[in-house]
Formats: sequence, structure tokens, C-alpha cells
Amino acid sequence: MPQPLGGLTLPPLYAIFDPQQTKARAAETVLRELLEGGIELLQLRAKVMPSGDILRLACAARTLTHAYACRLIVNDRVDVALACGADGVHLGQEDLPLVAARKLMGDKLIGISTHDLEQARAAERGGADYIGFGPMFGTTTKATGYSARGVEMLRVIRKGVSLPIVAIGGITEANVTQVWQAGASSAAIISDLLGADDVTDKVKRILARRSTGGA
Ligand code: TZP
Ligand code: MG
Repeated sequence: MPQPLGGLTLPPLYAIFDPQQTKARAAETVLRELLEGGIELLQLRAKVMPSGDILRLACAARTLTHAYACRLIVNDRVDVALACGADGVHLGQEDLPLVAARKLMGDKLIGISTHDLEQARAAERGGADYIGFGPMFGTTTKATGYSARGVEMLRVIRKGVSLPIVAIGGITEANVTQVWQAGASSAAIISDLLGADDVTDKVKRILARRSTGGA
């Protein structure tokens, strides 16, 4: 069940669509497969594309996500988020500062990546809508520079802030229940979703774990 925390209700699964991780399959095909599985919150993460290409992809994602009543978050790029009509933006510690992003985004969603309690509390004080926290486990998708945080640290963050927490990093169908049980409102997943032989089925299986209480 989505958890109402800090005024924002997040679905249990936060899919991150990264065109570099789709095994060269067409973006729209994979986006549709995610949405058919029941994704209600999707982040577009395009690190290496020219801005015009990112915007085209973001607009395509916006059209599709609207058709499936799914919220869309754009990673890193406030400008692209605003230009495509996304629901929000997700920013890291090195991206545009929260206070500046809030001026531009108004009451749209802003998520902030955090890696420890201090960063989490700063994001909450600064008016973020949710925090990302990780990397939870080992991951090869991103060189984060941080060791795996683990579920015990996630429990500490859960006690220390009241914002919804999106756990990220190395989360799979096999370990997702642990992060929900440790207090994550939502689990952000890239490779286990996009690398699946059947993306739609993978989403459905993960969501079924949530609705049956895990295990
Ligand atoms: N931020 C922290 S870990 C990570 C990001 C973007 C990568 C998550 O990818 P995966 O494949 O789900 O481990
Ligand atoms: Mg970033």
C-alpha cells in the first residue's frame, strides 16, 4: 500500500527509465511495458543525451504517462521537467540547489538524493517533497562513491525524517521487501526492471510482493 507521509503518497515502486539500460530497445516500447505493468511513478534519467533529445524523450514519456495516469519525474533537469510538463524533478547533492529549484518548480514535486541522515534532514528542512536514499545495496548502474547503506541505515533515516523515502541502488525483486519493511515508502529500480526479459511481468511480480505483504 502507498504510505501517506509528509503529505505525499508514493506508490511502492518508482521505476527509473534510463535509455542506456534498455538493451537497445526502443524507448517508447519499454516505457509502455513499464506502464502496462502498473507503474504509477516514473523517473526519466538521461545522462548522456543532447538537451533536445532529452526533451523529445521527456515529451514522449509525458504523453505516455498521462495516458496511464502515471506521474513523471525528470532527473537532474529542472528546465526539461518544466518544458515537458512533468510532475516534478529529482536532484542530487551536486545538482541545482533545492532553494533555487523550488523557485522554478513552484509546487511541483522535488526529490533530493541523500546518503546520510544529515543530508536527509537538510532536504526536509529545505522543503523537499521526498528524499531518495541509497545506495541500499551494491549496484553497477551508477558509481555513487558511497558504500552500500543497507537496511539498518535506512531504518535510522526513517526515524530521523518524516518525508517519504525512496530507497535506491541494487534493489531487485529478491530484496525489495526488505526496503519496504525498513521504512521506504517506495523502491526505485533501474536494472532489475529494464534488464528483465519481460518488463511488464517483472513490474507485476514486484507489485504483487507488496500487495501480498512481501516474502
Ligand atoms: N542512484 C543511487 S544508486 C543508483 C542511482 C541512480 C542506481 C540504481 O540503479 P539499479 O540498477 O536499480 O541498482
Ligand atoms: Mg542528478
